Amino acid sequence: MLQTFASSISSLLDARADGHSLPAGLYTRQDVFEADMDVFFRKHWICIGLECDVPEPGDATVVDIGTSSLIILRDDDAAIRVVRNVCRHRGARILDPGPTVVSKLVCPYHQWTYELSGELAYAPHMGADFDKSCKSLKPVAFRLIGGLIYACLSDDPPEDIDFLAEVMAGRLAPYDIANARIAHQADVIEEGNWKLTIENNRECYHCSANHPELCVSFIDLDFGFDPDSLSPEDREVAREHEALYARRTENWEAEGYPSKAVERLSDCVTNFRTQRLIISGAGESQTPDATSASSKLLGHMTRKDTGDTHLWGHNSWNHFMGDHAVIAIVIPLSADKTLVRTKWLVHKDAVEGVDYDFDKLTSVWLATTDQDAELVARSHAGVKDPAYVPGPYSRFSETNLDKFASWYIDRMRANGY
Ligand code: 3BY
Ligand code: FES
Ligand code: FE
Repeated sequence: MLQTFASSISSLLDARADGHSLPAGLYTRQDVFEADMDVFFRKHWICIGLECDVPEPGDATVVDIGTSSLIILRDDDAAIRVVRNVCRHRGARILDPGPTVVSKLVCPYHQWTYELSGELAYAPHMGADFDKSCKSLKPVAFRLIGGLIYACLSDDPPEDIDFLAEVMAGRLAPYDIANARIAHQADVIEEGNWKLTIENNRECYHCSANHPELCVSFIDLDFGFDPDSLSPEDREVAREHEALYARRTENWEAEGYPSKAVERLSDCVTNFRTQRLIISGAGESQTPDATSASSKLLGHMTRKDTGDTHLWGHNSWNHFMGDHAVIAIVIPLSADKTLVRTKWLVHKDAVEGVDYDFDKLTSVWLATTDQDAELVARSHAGVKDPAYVPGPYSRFSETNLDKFASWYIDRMRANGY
């Protein structure tokens, strides 16, 4: 059904008040969803997967982003390629979504056959004068950053991805994510707009009431309180917490583990934030008791006590710990449905039941992801209600949401909305 809207997207952007959540239409409207897909999922760099999604030559996996479909594959020379999943004959999809193993890419429709390089090798009945050389599968711009694959569907990808690559290369090198193994993957479809998914991830205001499992190991970044409202005892705890952050960060930095926060959350094209976070309690890992789930540490890691290197992008969040990493990729499916794809990574030689316990590895983020899906659905349902008016973000625990919302508005404007 064709939907028409009385107000323009531009007037919705104008209506956003600083320090407040977005006007409802920016979360709910179909025209805004299409604009979001164009601006944030075609013109910006997005995280689409991992090098270790395709560990061997011939491994391929298909990731759909809106109406676009991408094939991530490892070619015969063991190099990663990302190509469009659109046959150069009459456009049919070549592979179905998800992982597979191929020796060539054969379109099921009329069997045009492509090398793993994307070159067209065989096109039956097209005549002797047919020039195959200009019918390769279309390549997609991509960057490999610490084992993560970022892609940009535009012909003119933003150049400031270089800064993200520069910051993260050293921070992620010891984890050797490119050679890790995916121990588990879980796809959850949240019944809410992708911006509510990201907002929900950017704060821990909701954590203590909703994430009992995560709270064993996770400490809020923004501390989450108004210092003036604290009792003297709580203020003391808060001070200790801040001092612990400062001490650990200083020690890690001195030991050669980059830890200080680097953020590009506003006045930038490519939005990201990274910091080495401290882990509560036993201090090792995001598990039910905060001790490592895997006795084989990731990559070249030799210590369990190097905290949690977190990395946020506008469609992902990641936690890299000594023994495992958790990677979450966000792909909008419609204005009110968002896929959250979570992957748990361990050392490639770690054996389930010997080096790690599957439940210990996955239970915290499986629970957290379900709890967050419930919160995002609850949030989207309320935002759709005519009674919704944008509400104030906490100055103490939701500053990152304000930065995200402001970046969103700026990027929409920069793209002509
Ligand atoms: O994934 C994150 O970045 C965390 C987990 C809980 C809230 N958020 C700040
Ligand atoms: Fe692919 Fe015809 S559409 S071979
Ligand atoms: Fe949460």
